Amino acid sequence: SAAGSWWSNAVVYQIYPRSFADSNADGIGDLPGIIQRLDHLARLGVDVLWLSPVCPSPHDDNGYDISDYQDIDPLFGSLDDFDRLLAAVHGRGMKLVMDLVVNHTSDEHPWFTGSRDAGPGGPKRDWYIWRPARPGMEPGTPGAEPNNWQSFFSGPSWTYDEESGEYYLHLFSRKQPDLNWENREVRQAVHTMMRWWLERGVDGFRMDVINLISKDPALPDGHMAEGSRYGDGSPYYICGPRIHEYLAEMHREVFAGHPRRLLTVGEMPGVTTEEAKLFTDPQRRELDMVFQFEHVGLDQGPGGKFDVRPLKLTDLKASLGRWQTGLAETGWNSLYWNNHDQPRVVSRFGDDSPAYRDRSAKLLATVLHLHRGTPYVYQGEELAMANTAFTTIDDFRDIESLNHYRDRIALGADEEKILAGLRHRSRDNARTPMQWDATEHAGFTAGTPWIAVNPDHTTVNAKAQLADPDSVFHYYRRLIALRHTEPALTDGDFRMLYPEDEQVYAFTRHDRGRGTDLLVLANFSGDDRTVTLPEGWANTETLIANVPDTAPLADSHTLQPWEARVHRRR
Ligand code: TEU
Ligand code: CA
Repeated sequence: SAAGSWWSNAVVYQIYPRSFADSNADGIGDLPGIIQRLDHLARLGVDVLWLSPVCPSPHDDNGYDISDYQDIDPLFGSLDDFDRLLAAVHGRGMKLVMDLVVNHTSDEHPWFTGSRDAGPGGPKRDWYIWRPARPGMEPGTPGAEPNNWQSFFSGPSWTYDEESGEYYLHLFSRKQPDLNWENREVRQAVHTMMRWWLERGVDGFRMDVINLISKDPALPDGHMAEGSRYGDGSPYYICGPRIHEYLAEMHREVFAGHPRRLLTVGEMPGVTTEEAKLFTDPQRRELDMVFQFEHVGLDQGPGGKFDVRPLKLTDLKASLGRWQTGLAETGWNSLYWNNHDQPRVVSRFGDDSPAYRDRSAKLLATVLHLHRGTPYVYQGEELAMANTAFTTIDDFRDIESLNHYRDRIALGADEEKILAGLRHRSRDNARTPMQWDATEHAGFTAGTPWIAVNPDHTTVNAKAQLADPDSVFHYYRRLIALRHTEPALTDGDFRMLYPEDEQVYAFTRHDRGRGTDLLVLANFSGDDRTVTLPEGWANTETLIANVPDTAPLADSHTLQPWEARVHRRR
């Protein structure tokens, strides 16, 4: 198995540069700002920094629409700034992983403008996915798109180019045309660019929607659910026919035999445990680990991510438990609650009221970090940053949210209902500025922030928490230290307890080699809950807990609301 690899006891910290630290008062975070705040990461004890995109971009999707893969967007700084950041990260013994966005480019990338302007048969035409209108339909009219696929960002997945009379495919926004990975030239250009970053000294890549790069060449229509205007193309692009071939080729061309210890993680919407085993089996030399999406899809209805439903704890346990079991012998899990696409977990799966925000944030961190896999901490998660109070649609910035709003309102949806869904699920919840201190704009910028700072920054901020030994920050620091010192976190077998219980999340980790056992108990509720422990856990050592120890652990224990505790026995 992958245990024993350097990253199997590493913790990764994700920075969304736009919202982390602004050094030049333009209201947008930048690389010099990150350099000024690296001590925060060093204090936390994280091993790897994953940097969301900083390459030149029109920022239609906040940098996930890249127009030049080998430079730095002036908004974030320069290549010199990047080299200084890399040196500072390495100087602190940490590694830096770039965000590789190669399922698509920006429509302002020269590859695309060349492909579009040269017209059919032009030199780079086949670098993207161009198709004529559906047979018998008037090009450019609704329904004439080559197939019925829905975009992730509302509307069709095809945009008509008047000049050439053809459509180009974009699974995301119309300014994010999909690259044609069937084309060897495209793959070679991507490999060359990746090697260029490795030679610059970066330590690996987080690969954006990398399991979408291989499409069914027939690009067939997807199933259209009752009443929807577009079809679901996902069976034809999620883990498509040549995906393993492409990743094995990428490994050979870019990573094989590299002298430095690298990290590759593939972001894979819709991936199953079976496929993830293939992607992360070290013998297959494809990827080290993947981000799966099952657990962040459990609290939504058939209407998609903005169709908000309550989470059932047994669903969460079944899902995460399945991923623990699925990758126990072969492959490796990534562990996350948060990233720049997910609402803040303390508001989503915890209780962000003043009474229980900190305690439930510590509980969520305990449960996640005690699983087997590599934990990812998203900026602000270590402070229990919560969802913000969006009032009107003008408070939002994210193209996914704005397109959803316009699309539904145009179809006559009730505005308050749409706004309610956005307040719960909008990616902007994760993108409010990092809360450094209680001053105006939370110390993020001396200018006007590109998106409003959460008003709770007066109490929820890094400065206050650094000074409070009982803070969420220090709890995360202790959890991360545990991963570096207690091998059972890395190697221990996972076993779920009380799987049918809707309130308590509990499991054990058994380190066969050293005979160490860990027990994790977590009360995912605002009510007391008495549990009878498995044999042999009375009077065992408390490794970490989010409430003070009152008495030694007995054969049964009454968990307080949102109490989490970890015990160890040798
Ligand atoms: O996300 C892909 C993706 O699946 C998300 O868009 C997710 O499906 C959606 O937000 C619903 O939760 C990656 C990046 O992380 C995201 O920021 C980009 O917008 C997207 O790809 C396109 O590059
Ligand atoms: Ca700035």
